[in-house]
Amino acid sequence: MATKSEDQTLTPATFADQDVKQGPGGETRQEAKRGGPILTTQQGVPVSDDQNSLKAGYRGPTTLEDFVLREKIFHFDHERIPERVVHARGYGAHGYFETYDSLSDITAMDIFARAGEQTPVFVRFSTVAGNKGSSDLARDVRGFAVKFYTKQGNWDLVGNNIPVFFIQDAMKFPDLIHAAKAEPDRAFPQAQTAHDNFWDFISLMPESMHMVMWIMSDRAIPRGFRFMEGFGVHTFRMVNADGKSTFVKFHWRPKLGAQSVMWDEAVKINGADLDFHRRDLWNAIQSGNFPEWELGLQLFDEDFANQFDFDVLDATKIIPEELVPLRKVGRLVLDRMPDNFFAETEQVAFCTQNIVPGLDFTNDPLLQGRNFSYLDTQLKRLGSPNFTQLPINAPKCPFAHFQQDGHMAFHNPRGRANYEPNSWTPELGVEPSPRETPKGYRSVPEQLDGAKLRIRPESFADHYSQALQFYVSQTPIEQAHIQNALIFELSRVERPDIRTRMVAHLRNIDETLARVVYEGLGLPNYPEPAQAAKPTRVDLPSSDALSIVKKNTGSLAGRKFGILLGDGADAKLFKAIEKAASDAGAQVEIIAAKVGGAELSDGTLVEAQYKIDGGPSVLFDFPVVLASGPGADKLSKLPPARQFVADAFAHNKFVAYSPEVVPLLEKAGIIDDLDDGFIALESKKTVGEYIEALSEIRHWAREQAMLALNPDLPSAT
Ligand code: HDE
Repeated sequence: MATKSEDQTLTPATFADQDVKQGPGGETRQEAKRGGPILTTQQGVPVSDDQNSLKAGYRGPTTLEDFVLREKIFHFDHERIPERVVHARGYGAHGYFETYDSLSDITAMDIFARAGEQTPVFVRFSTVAGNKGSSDLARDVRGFAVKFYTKQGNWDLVGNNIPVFFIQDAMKFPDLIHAAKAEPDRAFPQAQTAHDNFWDFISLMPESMHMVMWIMSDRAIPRGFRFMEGFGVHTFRMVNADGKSTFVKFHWRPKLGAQSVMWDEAVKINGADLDFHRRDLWNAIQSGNFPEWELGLQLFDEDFANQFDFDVLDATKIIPEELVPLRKVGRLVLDRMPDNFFAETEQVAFCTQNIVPGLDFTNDPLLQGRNFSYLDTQLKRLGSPNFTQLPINAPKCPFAHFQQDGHMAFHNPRGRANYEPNSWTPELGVEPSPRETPKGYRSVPEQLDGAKLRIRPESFADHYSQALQFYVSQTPIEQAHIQNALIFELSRVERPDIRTRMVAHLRNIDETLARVVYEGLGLPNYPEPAQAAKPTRVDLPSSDALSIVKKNTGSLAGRKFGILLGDGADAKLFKAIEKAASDAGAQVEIIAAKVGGAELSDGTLVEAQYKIDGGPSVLFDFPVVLASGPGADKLSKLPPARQFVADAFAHNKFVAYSPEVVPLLEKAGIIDDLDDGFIALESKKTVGEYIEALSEIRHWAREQAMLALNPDLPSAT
């Protein structure tokens, strides 16, 4: 008979819906059954007990012999790889690119050869400064990196959601990133540029001023990846079959239109759901609402480049669309989430050097530096030159070469010949080995001649003119947001001299902007303008393409309604809103006092996705509050319900409510300020008008009115 210490009898137990077994220590045991896989070690040895390590005696020490435990812990210890030194936080998806028309007059790129052709892609969106676990709504540039698996090899278009960059020469990249990331002694702030080191560096780098305007704008706090534009930033070259080369800049345009959130909203979203952007993309794709972008090209020749007032090799400059309009050449559709985040999104290795026949680099000194960095960084991150063999990185077209061995080599050539030239042939029993082709990749034979110089060309010296052009292209509200962002960020800087230095630069961009920031910071002295290498041009015309608000599409597609539901809400009204939202391509989510849901007037129980304190209005584009009189009374006693409407008011949202909800608006302290953006829905008949009003997306007039009321806020003029 077994002694007590050897007794391993399992006893049945039930946890609600789960029938399990319990070991003698009360631990849960689940056995393989009904054809499910048997748990094994990495070597394939079946495991009998995944709960307990092998011990010497009933309560004794664990034995070193326990290979099952050791293997499990060993592997766990090595689960992490170094995160990306920049763009560590990211999220990816699979999809395809569809070519509209053949571009063979412009480029020999195979992907643009045939109209209607679909090429598989993997896209990774990211923030730059924060670490892997940082929040999605950091004020930051977003990465927009696309890997096209073309029939002529992988093409990586590693872009951002902002068309310019901070610096002009790769030499400064480590300094920029050191300055932006957490300060080295204190290891904070995380994922924020609002600190001394960043602004100290920037205030000594006039070339950053154009980019500063963009990152202080709402572009740096996008509503979601689906609502972001993308840009290749650098000028590239396309080359056709005759060897004729054309300069090109790449643009991605979201079909849903560009949209951003407000700064206060961003801060609160980070608290409520730091995965807000991830969740948005996941939900959209999983529910079949596949996000789309169009690829637009700005194509121009050497003559244009020579006449253009700025250097096309300078990554701190744009080419306004009014000068070179976009030619739409295809669409990108994201329709599948990765099966495994690590295998795909974490291990995907983008390299700017991955280009294909028909495309070439230019001498942009930032791009040239990137071409070294990306390959180098993959070796650090992925640990082997064989990272190209990982399924997410491998080409989907045939490939053959003599590169061999190294850590984790899976793609190993067969046969005797591993060099060329060679004279092995099938007659000698050796498979034919790969040979070069005259159709292979060729660089543009650009004429190069000149002294070897470590120098910044004078054609890069105008640092303020396009910053001003960006600023004047914004609506007054967008300008106010830039002013506010600068005041906020510089308020977080401890050294007044750094704040003052920034104002000195702003004076070279726009005097009103500089004055508002100076006053907003309460600086003792208004500084002289920073000495400019070239004076600011004030003749550059405003460009509507640079403003998000001016480009609003008016469509509600992809947006989210959040209905805060109190008990007894009018069932017909509720259903009418649900239908109208879904007809407009929007999604509806329910918030209630209990996640179990709330009861409508007709007795239907509507399940909620959020309990009220976990579903603040910042998570929704269009907050709605519906309840009966008693239901509204209950809601108005809940502080998070009051916050729901107060925040929606502060974030310029359109809010629909049933008239019974007025006491909640009173308790929230906003009843006296209600404007056209607060829409009382008397009956389901009024829903149509309400939906029409939403095409503005936000009720900007409210902010305008607030700015006019409060002289201490930055002016919007
Ligand atoms: Fe990057 N950048 N970068 N960058 N970058 C990286 O490569 C670098 C720049 C961009 O989702 C790193 O694989 C240098 C501009 C994106 O995996 C690294 C310079 C633009 C991503 C690197 C720049 C970008 C990266 C880190 C200045 C917009 C994420 C991890 C010369 C056009 C790709 C990695 C992904 C990632 C270097 C400037 C976009 C270290 C040296 C300009 C979207 O190689």
